[in-house]
Amino acid sequence: MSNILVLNGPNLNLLGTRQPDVYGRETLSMIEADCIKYGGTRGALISCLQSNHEGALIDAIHAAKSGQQGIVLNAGAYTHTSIALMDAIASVELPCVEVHLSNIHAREEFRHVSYISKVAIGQICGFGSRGYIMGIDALLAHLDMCDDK
Ligand code: DHK
Repeated sequence: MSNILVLNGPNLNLLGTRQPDVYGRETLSMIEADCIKYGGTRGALISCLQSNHEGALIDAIHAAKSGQQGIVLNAGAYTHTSIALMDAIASVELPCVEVHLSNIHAREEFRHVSYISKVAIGQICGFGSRGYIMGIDALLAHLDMCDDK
């Protein structure tokens, strides 16, 4: 069984009411419940965590090293600013799929840059909450591929 961490960063606790035209109407609890349920159908154990604090996100990435096989990460605005989060992912050497609800490349220019992309195995953006399920799928496919080697 694969253990996967679904990690969400700043302001994503406000999903459902936060700019629904951009981020959709689903709450984070709904998204997390969907991820856990979907993981169950794929034989994966999904743990979910959200924090508005960069250090807490870094701690969660470090903790994932013992027990988790990969991370699905929406780092929110830290995506565009945090070298520290990028370094944390590189340090633990866990495969990470970067997810965004919105298509960051079709938005303001400052959102086009992602430090997470430099260390992620790939990025999924623009598919709303479905992106998290796509992220879990991509991570499981990656882990399967690594097992086959
Ligand atoms: C979420 C955020 O909070 C923004 O800061 C990012 C991302 C985009 C999303 O689309 O999920 O720029």
